[in-house]
Order: sequence, then C-alpha cells, then structure tokens
Amino acid sequence: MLCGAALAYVDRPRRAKSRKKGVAMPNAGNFHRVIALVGPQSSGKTALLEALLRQTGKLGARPQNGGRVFGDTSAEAKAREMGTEINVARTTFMGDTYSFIDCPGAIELMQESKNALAGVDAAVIVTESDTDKFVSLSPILHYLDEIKCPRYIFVNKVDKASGSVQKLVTDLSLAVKQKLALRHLPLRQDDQITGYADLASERVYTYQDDGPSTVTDLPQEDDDRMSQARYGLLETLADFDDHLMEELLEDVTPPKDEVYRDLAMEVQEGLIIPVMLGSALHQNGVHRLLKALRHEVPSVEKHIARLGATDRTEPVLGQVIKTIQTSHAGKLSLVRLLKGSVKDGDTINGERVSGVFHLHGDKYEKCALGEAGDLVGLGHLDSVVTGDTIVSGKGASDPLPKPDIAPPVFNVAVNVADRSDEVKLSQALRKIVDEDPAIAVVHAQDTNQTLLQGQGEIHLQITLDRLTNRYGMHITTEAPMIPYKETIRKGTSHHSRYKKQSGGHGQFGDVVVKIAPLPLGSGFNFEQTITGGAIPKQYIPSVEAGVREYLNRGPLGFQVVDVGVTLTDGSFHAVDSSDMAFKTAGRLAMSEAMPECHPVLLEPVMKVSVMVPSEHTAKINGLISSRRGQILGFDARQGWPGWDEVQAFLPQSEMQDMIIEIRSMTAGAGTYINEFDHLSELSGRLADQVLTSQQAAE
Ligand SMILES: Nc1nc2c(ncn2[C@@H]2O[C@H](COP(=O)(O)OP(=O)(O)OP(=O)(O)O)[C@@H](O)[C@H]2O)c(=O)[nH]1
Ligand SMILES: [Mg+2]
Repeated sequence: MLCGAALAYVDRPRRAKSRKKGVAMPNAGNFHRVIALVGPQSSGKTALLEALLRQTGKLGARPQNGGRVFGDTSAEAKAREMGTEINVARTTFMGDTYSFIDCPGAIELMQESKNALAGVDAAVIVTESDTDKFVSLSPILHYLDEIKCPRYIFVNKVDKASGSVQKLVTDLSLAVKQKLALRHLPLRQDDQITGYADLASERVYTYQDDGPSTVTDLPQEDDDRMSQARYGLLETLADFDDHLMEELLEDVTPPKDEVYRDLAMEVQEGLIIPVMLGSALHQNGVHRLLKALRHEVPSVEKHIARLGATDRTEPVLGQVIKTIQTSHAGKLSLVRLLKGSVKDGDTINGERVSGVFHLHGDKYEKCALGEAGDLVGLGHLDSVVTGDTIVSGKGASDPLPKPDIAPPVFNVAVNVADRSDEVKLSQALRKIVDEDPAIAVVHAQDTNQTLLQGQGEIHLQITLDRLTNRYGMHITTEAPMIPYKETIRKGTSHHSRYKKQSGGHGQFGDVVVKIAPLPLGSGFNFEQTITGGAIPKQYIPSVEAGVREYLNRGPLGFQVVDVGVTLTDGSFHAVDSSDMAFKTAGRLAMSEAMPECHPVLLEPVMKVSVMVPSEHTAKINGLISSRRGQILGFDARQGWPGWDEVQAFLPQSEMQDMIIEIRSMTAGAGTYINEFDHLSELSGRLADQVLTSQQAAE
C-alpha cells in the first residue's frame, strides 16, 4: 500500500546553507526543477514554453500577430519553422527555479529529446487532441517508460478541439502502459471548450484569452459529468492506494490532502500519467500545469535514486545533456548537476571549468555557482561529451546510465567543393557530432566516399545547413554508392608471360595460374603448387600481390570476391626476373583469364528488422516485397505491446529512402535497424543498369 509514505510536498531538499558572503545566488528560489517538454512535431511545445514563461513573468504579452518571440533562433530552425534542437529556458515560480527544456518534435531529431531526458525530473508530453496522431507518441512514451521518467500529458490546442474528451482518454490509454488520470473535465459552450473543472481541487475555471482563468461556478447541467469524472479520477488513484479504495467503497469523501498526496506519489512512481487540457496559444491551462508540476514533480534526490546513484560518494556529480558550440563562449557542456556545487576554476573530470552559466534561450548568463539540482553550462570541458557523467576531480570511473544512440537509417555522401577544405570539414564534423551524437561520419572504404549518417533526410539537411551556417563550409552531396562486388561462375587455367627487353636489365615473369570460383562468403584464397623451383620462392609473394591488385577491380569494374587462385607453374630468368616482373605477370594472367570465367555481379543484401505498430504490419510486408525483399518472418516486438517486428532480407540498393516510406506509412512511428548479411547475384535488367552506370562513371 502506498498510502502513508512520505508526503511528496514536504519531500524537498533544503536550501543550501553555506553561501559565500557577497556572491549572488544563481536563483531566487530554493528548489531546482528541470522539466522537458516533449511530443510530436508541431504539437505546441515551444508555444507552451512561451506560455509558461509568460505565466511566470519571464516573457511579456503575446504580440498581436501571435508570432514566436522565444526559442528556435538558429538559422536552421527559422528556415523550417520547426524546432531543430532544444530550447532551454529558466524561470522562477513561487520561489522555486524551473529550467524547461523544449525538445524538437520531429521524429528524426528524437536523440535530442533522449539526451535531454537524461537530466530531467519529469516530462510534459504535449499532444494535440487528434486521436489519429497518437500513434506518433509511441516512441517517446516508450522511451519515458524505459527510463522511468515521471510524466504528464498536456492536451494542447483545445481551442480548436471538437471530439469527446472520454474518447480522447480511451484512445490515449491504448498508447500508454500506465493508468491515465484525467485531471480536467472540459466545459463547453456551443461546441467550444470555454473552461474546465479541476477534478482534484473541484474548482471550476473559465478560460480568459491571454490571461489567468477565472474561478466560476459549475453549470448545473454539468453536475453529473463532474461527479462521474471525479469518481473516475479517484478510482484510478485508488488502484494504488487501498485506503482510498476503502473510502470509495464505503462512500466516504476522501480528504483533499489525501487526493493530492496520492497524485504526487503515483506520478513520482510512474504509476499514473495525469492528463491536463489547455491551449498554449491562449495561455489556458498553463497556470494549473505549473501548480501540478510544483506539487508533484519529484526532487533531484528522486532523480538520483531513479538513476541508481544514491550511494555515490563524489562531492560533485552531474550529467551532460547537451554539448553546445557557442560562437562567443566556445564549448559549453549543459549539465544537470545532481550533487554538490561547481564554480569557475573548479576541476571537473580532470579539467578546469572556465565559466559557469545559466542558459535562457540564446543567452548565456555567467553565474557564481551552479548548485545541486540546477541546469548549468560549464565552459571548456574539452574531453566531455553529451551523456557523460561529470564528477569533481579526475573523472568518473562509474558512469551514470546514458541514452543509447539510435543506429543510423539514412546516409548521404559529402564532399567539399574545394579540396583544401577537407581538414576544415573534418574539424567541423567533429564539433557537429559532439553536439548531436545521432550524426555519424564514416569513410566507406569500398566506395571511397565520406558518408554522413543520421536519422533521416531532414536530420541530415539540418546538419548540412549547420555546416554552412556555422562553419562556412560549402558542401556538395551525392547519393551513397552501393558497394557492388563481382565473382566468377567457372574456373580456368591460364599461362601469361611478361617479358620486356629495353636496354640494360630486361623484365621477365612467367606464370601459370588456376582460377576457381569459391563458395559464397569465402573471400579470396591464394595457393601455390610450384615444384622443382620453376619459380624461385622469393617471387611467389609478388605473384600473389599482382593477383590481389587485379582483384580490386574485376572485368565488370568491381572488387572480385569468392575466388581461389593457385599458382601452378611458371619460369624465370636468372638476370631479368624481379619482384616487379612477377607482380606484373600475376596481374596480367588475371586480367587475361578472368573475362573467360563467366563473371557475375553481386549486390549486398542487408538483414533488416522493421519495427511498426501492428496495424501497419501488412503494409510493411507489401513494401518489403515491392523492394525485392524476402520476408523471413515477423513477431511481436519485445516490450512494445501492439507492435510487430518484421525480419527480412533486403538489397542495400533498395534501402536508401526506405525510412521515409516506413515513416509515411506509420505516422512517423515505425523504424528499422539493419546490418550487412550477404552478397547475392544480380542479373538481368537491374544488373545491366548497374553495369551501364558503372561504365558511364569511368
Ligand atoms: N490553435 C492553437 N494553435 C496552437 C496552440 N499552440 C501552438 N499552436 C500552433 O501550433 C503550431 C506549432 O507550434 P509550436 O509551438 O511551434 O510546436 P512545437 O511542438 O514546438 O513544434 P516542433 O518544435 O517543431 O516539434 C504553431 O503554428 C502554433 O501557433 C494552441 O494552443 N492553439
Ligand atoms: Mg518547438
């Protein structure tokens, strides 16, 4: 039974006692909360951030044109009118400090949310009331489950909502594992939501445009709805509180304190998810949300416990949730400080902190001290990256759990227009990857391309824009090349002689090679069966080197694999033979014989697992088949109720835009992982196309 445990309201850390005389404290309050705003794209997270800042007096009235005044200031965000990275804001409410982290909603940018969530006490999931879009909530909901982060759902844009709130809660409950606790009962006039009854406080509010809602009386016709909805809330809370359950069974009205306490405890334990309604644009429901956060969001101690770090003994402990390359202050590590305090000049992870900052939008304000619980920027910790644990002194031997990095699902090949910029490009890319660990840069050896890898087309376009906007790099892009290979279907034996007589020493190498196809996946094998010193031992490695050199580019223009070559015979010249001559002879023998060995094209085939909500599985099977895929089977996705995982083989050449289609079929929720599996023969029209474009590129 949870009833009777410590009161959440009094479970707060005490104000830090020792404060240096004359040093301004970084915050006016005594309790630091860090809260993330997450949720699908365009649900109104940044609008809610602005509303929270207005409500707490940190932002002036909304401009007449309704335009944005806070956040999304980067050139990439402005150009797309969307969040492209986190916006951090700091404000105070009733004596406490709040740092809000507004996360971008685009599914391709979800790593940014995951990184930020490592350092928050709670998350507010901002969603619209359009139930068709709830499926797109699954990835973030699942991640919040995984890290056991307390959370709220704020159903935004109620100014344009029309459906029934009960249906909304029922549909939402299909998307979550926890019990939903509807906190607000909407009140309507002419189909328009004009206010709400708070089911915990039993107060009724009428929305005011751009101002605090006013307390009113409950219209008589809503009496029954109100009683039923409040009973529904109490029943949900009573699922985890036997005492409350007894009261309900005995028809006893529970005291308000008990209801508030249960709410706080059950939110903190992740047992329930309160659902609140509002309109960020009109400042509606925002004050209630703040009050709920104030009373129910757990302290930083609970966050430490959630991370399993209660026993940590380091005087300072924190986690980096973002690396920011600022134009004027250099590298800043945005850190959730969990324990201890940090000031300028302190040693953290073996490096000297150069400046402690509070972040608010694009402003970095120097502060004297970063306190436990606070979100601070620490300057010039060069070796520290996103997700890292920071401690006082040398460095953390026992890191806190850090977000996993999503494997890339989209690639583009990049080049600098001016080759002399290559070093500059690799330096800029390193900084970009520090800021956004979902970006990877790899050199594809087979195709000799530099590949930028990430979570989708938009993700990579934003990254390329950053390279231009921040680092002045002019990048050209092209599609990644498919690392086709070739092999042979029949063997042969061939004699080649390389002989040159041009003044001085001549050149003489004479070899007989037997070429044979090898089973799939065998690679290359070289043997020799020379007898009687037909070729002196010292020249044999040179023959092999010549053969290998040839195999880099076979008769079709691709690397040759699954071939065995045996050097069976040959002859030499006491004066004119040399390593170089035998190497040339080996290469010559291959180039003369290989076209006769029935060369065939091989294409790389990936083993793919596509993860989608079950209602889309049939469509995904169709997509795989239409892309020459071979479905190996499908199963329920482990730990994801209502999801399937389809396993298939798919040619790599069919996968370049695969993620775009999967997302468009699944309201953005579906994704895949893949790895190279095998090479498979490609023949007919598709093979001809590959060979034609290969010849054209030569
Ligand atoms: N009618 C109405 N529109 C809203 C409300 N809140 C936000 N919007 C509008 O919804 C659009 C998206 O709002 P944003 O705040 O940028 O959404 P976001 O969730 O931050 O978007 P991303 O960061 O790109 O994921 C904007 O046009 C807002 O004006 C609301 O309460 N009512
Ligand atoms: Mg936004």
